[in-house]
Amino acid sequence: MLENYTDVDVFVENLKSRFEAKLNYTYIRNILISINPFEDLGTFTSDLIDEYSNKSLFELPPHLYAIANQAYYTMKEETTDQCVLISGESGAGKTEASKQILQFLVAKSTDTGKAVMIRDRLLQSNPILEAFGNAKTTRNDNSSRFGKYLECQFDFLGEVVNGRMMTYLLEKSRVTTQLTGERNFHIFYMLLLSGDDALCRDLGLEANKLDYRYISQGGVGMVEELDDHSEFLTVMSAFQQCGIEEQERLALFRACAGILQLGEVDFQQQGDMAAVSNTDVLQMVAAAFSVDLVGLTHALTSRTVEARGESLVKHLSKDEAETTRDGLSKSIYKRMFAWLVERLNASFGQEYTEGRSTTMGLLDIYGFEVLQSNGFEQLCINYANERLQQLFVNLTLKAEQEEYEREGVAWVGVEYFDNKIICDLIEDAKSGIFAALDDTCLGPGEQGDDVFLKALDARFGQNKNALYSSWADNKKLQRDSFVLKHYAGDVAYDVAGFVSKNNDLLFRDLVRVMLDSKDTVMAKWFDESELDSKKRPPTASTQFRRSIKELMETLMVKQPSYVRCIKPNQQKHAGVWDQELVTHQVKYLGLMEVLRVARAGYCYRRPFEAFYQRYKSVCKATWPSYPGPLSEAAKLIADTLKVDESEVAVGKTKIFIKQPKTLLALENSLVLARHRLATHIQARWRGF
Ligand code: AOV
Ligand code: MG
Repeated sequence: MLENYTDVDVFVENLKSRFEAKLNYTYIRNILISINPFEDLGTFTSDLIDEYSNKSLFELPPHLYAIANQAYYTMKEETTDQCVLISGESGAGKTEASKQILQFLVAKSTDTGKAVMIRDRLLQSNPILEAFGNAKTTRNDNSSRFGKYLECQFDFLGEVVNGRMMTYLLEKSRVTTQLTGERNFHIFYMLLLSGDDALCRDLGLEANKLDYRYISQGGVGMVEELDDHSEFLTVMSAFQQCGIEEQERLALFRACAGILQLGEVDFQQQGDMAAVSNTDVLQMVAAAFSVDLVGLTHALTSRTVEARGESLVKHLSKDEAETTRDGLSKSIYKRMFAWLVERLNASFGQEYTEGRSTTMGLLDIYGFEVLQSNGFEQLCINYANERLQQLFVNLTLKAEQEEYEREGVAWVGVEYFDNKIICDLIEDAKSGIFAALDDTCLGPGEQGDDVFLKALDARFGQNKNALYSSWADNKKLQRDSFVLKHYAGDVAYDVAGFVSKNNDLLFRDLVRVMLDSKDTVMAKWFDESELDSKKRPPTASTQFRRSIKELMETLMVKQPSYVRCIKPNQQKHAGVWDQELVTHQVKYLGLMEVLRVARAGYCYRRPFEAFYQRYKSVCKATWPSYPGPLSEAAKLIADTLKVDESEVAVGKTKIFIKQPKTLLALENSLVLARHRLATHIQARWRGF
């Protein structure tokens, strides 16, 4: 272990000295490590995009553009689908990285015709989605509160022809509650600080008022780092570019305004039922949503329940009415976001057709997070990160080592932590944590969060699962919580709210009211089928688990490139290096294992046939054809380089080359050989 320990230190020292020299990118093999500089290092310019285009990966200093370039050209040359997987914890720079990769990709398209429109819309969809889906958290002033997978489609010329986004579980609880120091989604502040007083007035909002209940719970409104006013203008122009029409924009703003007003609605207890105490405010809500005030009042204070074929009206208490009010706000916001994503997808082009061309996927999800208090959302976010880590482990460490074995290349195994066990603990369809939560939600009667925790304790407590513990096992832990050992560290989850968040039901009376909205855009966010009391939509965790599974299947069949983002300090300051924090990330991101596999392994591998076809001209014995087995031909080609024996390995079906510099030497020989051949042909041609 001592040896491993020093390894990490040396590696982190290396990253540190690069960071101090303002070199925030480093490769381990073809994996890019990106350290968030928290300052503009001038690394993103169109000149650099040009410079990195058409170069092989190791020709220029490490850069995001080099990774993007490699993926793009492999996609084009080999007609293979690619994906770039960006990971790292909250605030490490994933979203910025994904935006720069997109910039690079769309710069590859010509400046004419349809490609321009698609390119602009792909780029402009970012500020729109960030306005509605990002928020200031304690970890990141512009934290993505949803996961995003963007797939760009290219034709055979490498022109971008279409795009499609998938988003994952928006953290909608933020619409009604924020932790200290955090904000609601940016759009609310943008609207209020838009400077467009007429718009605010029309929406029934008081411009510049930042103490609406729903947006002031974190105690922060305007923040220095965020210019809500100018961002609003950016979003408005992005709406225009993406073809979002006036009526659609208004629906979005009305929904936001209605939500802000809904947060101001108060209830009082009158006998056994709740009554709205400020009807004038609710009237504004009804106006914003274009719904009937009486219907809305009823739906917020009572609920129709079906019992033995009969409909009964049940009055809600003050607390229940408040929960219902917040539920409506969250539900509208979630649906609005989902609609917006689909609307933007539609703006990119015609129906998305699979298989007709090549695709490049960019994955930017919310990073692993450990907060003071972690709830259902954090479990989902951290689970998504576990799955991404699992994909990385499988495709880099596991697959690579298995390949050496399969190919019969001499290999001393490198040990690594396989986080499959924690993925299983969370997602196992029968006995996982999500399954236990579903059992609680779907069981008879209305069961609480305590029932869920008891079920977990029974399944995993008392050392039945080493990755799980709770107060029942260890009295030092908080009551009403459970602790999971994630790949990136221990996280204590507070069970409060798990059951209702997983149920994620909006009372049918409210669905009815919203379906009748005169705002035709808003009414589309709801569906008649939701009124059917016999149908129960899948729980939130089931939906999430399924969508992540689908995502992993999509990614598995693509050729991946990796960007591992690291956060150098928690204060978001430029030039500050927290050795312990970086070391922790280097360890859990599995970088040391990758380094060990990379050191002992080979940077390049190709089936004999492909290798031979590319390089046969560099060797007299193999040009123009070789009569013997291709493995022999491959070996002869490699021998022309006169490198050390250990540099090249000949497996059963593939040839392996250890260092990039050997590969570069081979590429140089190829250039020379092609030149020789061209001169030769020219000379012969002149001779005729
Ligand atoms: P994240 O996506 O990884 O966190 P971001 O990409 O939003 O993190 O980065 C956080 C902030 O760091 C950005 O808003 C920038 O201010 C700064 N930053 C990131 N990358 C760079 C860079 N290359 N150069 C300069 N500044 C940078 V989260 O979405 O929270 O998981 O949910
Ligand atoms: Mg992000």
